[in-house]
Amino acid sequence: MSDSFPEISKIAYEGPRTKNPLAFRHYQADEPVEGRSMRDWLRFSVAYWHTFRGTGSDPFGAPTLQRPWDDGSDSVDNARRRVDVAFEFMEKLGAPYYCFHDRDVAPEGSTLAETNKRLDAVVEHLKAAQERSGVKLLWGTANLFSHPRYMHGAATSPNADVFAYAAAQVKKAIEVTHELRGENYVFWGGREGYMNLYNTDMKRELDHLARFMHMCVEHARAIGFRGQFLFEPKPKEPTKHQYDFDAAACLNFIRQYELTDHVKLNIETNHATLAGHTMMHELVYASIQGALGSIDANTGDLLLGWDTDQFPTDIYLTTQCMLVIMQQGGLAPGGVNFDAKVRRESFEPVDLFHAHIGGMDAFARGLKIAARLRADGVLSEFVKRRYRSFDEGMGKKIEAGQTSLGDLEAYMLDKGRPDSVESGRQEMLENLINDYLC
Ligand code: XUL
Ligand code: CO
Repeated sequence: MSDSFPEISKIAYEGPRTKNPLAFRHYQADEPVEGRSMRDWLRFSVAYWHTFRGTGSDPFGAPTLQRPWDDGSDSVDNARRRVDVAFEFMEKLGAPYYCFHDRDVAPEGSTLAETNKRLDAVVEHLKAAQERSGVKLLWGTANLFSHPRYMHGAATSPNADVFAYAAAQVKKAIEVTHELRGENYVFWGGREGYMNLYNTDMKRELDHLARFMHMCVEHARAIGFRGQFLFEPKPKEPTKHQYDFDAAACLNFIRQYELTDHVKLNIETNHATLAGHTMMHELVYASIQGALGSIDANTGDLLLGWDTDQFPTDIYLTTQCMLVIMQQGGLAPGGVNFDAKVRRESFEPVDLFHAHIGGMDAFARGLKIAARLRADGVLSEFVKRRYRSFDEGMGKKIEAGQTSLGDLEAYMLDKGRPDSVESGRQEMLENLINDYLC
């Protein structure tokens, strides 16, 4: 057991009036919303890479984050110590889940065999910590982008040996996720994309990526892993163009390569905005196709053009997320994973608590606001009414596929002109959302 946050006890719900910065104002795990607890709606998860491996370094400056428990070495002992600190943190925070990349939790060795051995040693420790604390693994994944071997990509590398190494690495990562009873497995492209089309065979790279994913699905079935596979869209960074550009590109890929039955999407806010979309757009697009599996909750800085991975505090954003998530009945087995990092200027360990508490409270508020909007039916009734001309008469026939262009021409020749169109009332609805936010 670790005692790395001696001044912090379990974070409690104290309600909106508290002045205690280390308390929840809105997140009360057992509070029911639409008949389900907040814990079950939100399924919060802590991202191991940012929270326990982030250093605060950036392209211009050295690490800033104080992590007194971490000796900075690549030893297995150091990795185990981090696990203890991570579970102390998650227990005190009351986060039910965490997520990791294989390389976040255990150091790489000089050969694949040695690397796997080190991973096994840390996984054993993770398993014991999970059992002791009740904190569970939301998803596992593999880091196929940090090591120089992956400079041209992993499953889309032009080098077959690199493809094979990545396949071996992911085989192990899926096995470890299964051993830790992970509920999902995520593919994020890393460097699956290109920097320049002069040297790229795009068709071959996409075929290889699909072959890779099919092998993963086959292996998962073979070992009895029944978790959900998730593909995480991101348009660019580190490559100029990532093949998993946005929800639409990912879904086209999944369909084209017949992976629809096995793979859903993990949608991240900062990736949505980098693609020129809102988070709500990406969520709705995935959800209406039955493919919204999980979310990476964060936010970008709209004045900066990269993935700043900030903690989400914007109540409009979380309300919009929860409207879509509640509409589809929740995310399980997915969840709300804070793929977010404290700023390098927020360098003390306590800042990790402030950041997660703020994100959890923002989502709890979004959940409650969305529930009130749903209970009053204000948006759904407006939208239903807006399309009512398709509920009867010619509109109903169009939707049922019972009309041809000729039928519609005859209908309009007879009628002369369409019924008058109505206002979209955008500003009225925006005002109405503000009424619910207070
Ligand atoms: C990178 C990113 C990843 C994935 C997991 O932008 O979001 O951390 O979530 O590989
Ligand atoms: Co992410």
